[in-house]
Amino acid sequence: MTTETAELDQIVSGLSAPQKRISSKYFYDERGSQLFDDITQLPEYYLTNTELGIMRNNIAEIAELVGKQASLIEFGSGSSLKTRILLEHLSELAAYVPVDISKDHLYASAQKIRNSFPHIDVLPVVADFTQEFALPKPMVMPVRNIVYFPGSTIGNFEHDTAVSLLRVMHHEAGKGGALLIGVDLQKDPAIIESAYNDSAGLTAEFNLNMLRHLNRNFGASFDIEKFAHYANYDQDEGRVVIKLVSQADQTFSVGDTEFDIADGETILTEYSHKYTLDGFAAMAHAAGFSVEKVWTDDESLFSVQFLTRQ
Ligand code: AVJ
Repeated sequence: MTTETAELDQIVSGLSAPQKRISSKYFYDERGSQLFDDITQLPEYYLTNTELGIMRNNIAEIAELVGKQASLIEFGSGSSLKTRILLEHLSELAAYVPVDISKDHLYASAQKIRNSFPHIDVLPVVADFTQEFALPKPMVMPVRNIVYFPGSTIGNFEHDTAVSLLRVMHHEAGKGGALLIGVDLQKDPAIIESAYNDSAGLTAEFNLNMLRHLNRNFGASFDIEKFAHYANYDQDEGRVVIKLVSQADQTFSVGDTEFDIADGETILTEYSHKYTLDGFAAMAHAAGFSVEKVWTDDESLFSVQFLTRQ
C-alpha cells in the first residue's frame, strides 16, 4: 500500500467513528506551517516565547548537562529558534540529526542550519519518528545521544501513545543518552483558553485550514464556510480539545467515501495536553526515564526538562 492510500484509509476511518476525528498532523501543509509560525508570535500564545526564555536563561546549565561531543537528535525538522540557541551553545557537538517525515521541509531546514553552522555535521533523517529508526554514523563518534523534542508537541499525543513515543526516544537516546523536552504545564484555564482562541483569529484559520489541506491533497469536498473553530480546556483531563463544528446538516466526501454531519456535530482535530510536574514525571518513568532537571519560568507556565535513562 502506498503511503497516500494508507493515509486516506486512516482519514476515512477517523471520520467513520462516532466522534469524527482527523489527526492533527494534517494541520501542517505549507499554509498550516506558516499559520503555526504566526500563532507562535501572538501575545496570547505563551508557549513559544516562554520556552525560548527558559532556554535563554538556562543555556549554560543545559550545555553543561548535555556535555561535550554529544549527537543532538531532534524529533522534528529543527527550524525553530530554540534549536539555534542550543546549537550556538553546545560545545564540540559530534552531529546534529533532525528527523522528520516531510523530506522537502527537512532538507530545506537542514541546509539553513548548515549555512549558519558550517562546522556542525548535519545529518537529516527522513522517518516517522513515532517508530524506531536507524541513526546515521557521524564523522566523529558521539559520546552520547541527546534527543531534543521542544514545543510541547508531546501534548498532541494521548497518554499511551505519548508513553510509546517516549519509549522510542529512550531507544534512540541509547546507553548513557538523555532527552531534553519542552512540556506545557497546567495553569489558570483562562490563560490556556485564550492561547487557543486568539483575538486575531489565527488559531481558527489554522484549524479550518486542515479542511482546505484535505480538499487539496485527499480529494475531499469540505465547504470551509460551513465549519467553525472551537477550543476548550478540559480541566479534569488536563487538555485543550480542539474541534471543527458543523454549522449545518451537510454532507462531504473524502476520496470515494461520503459522510453526513449534523448541525452542531463536531470533528475532533487536536488534543493539547497540559501536565503537572508529577504527572509528566510518571509518564517519563513509564518510558524508562528519570527527571534529572526541570527549568521553568517565573509564572510556571511552561517547563523544559532534562530526562536521563533509568
Ligand atoms: C505544536 C502541538 C505544541 O498544542 O499548542 C497551536 C499546536 N494548536 N495552536 C499546541 C497548536 C493550536 C501546538 N503544538
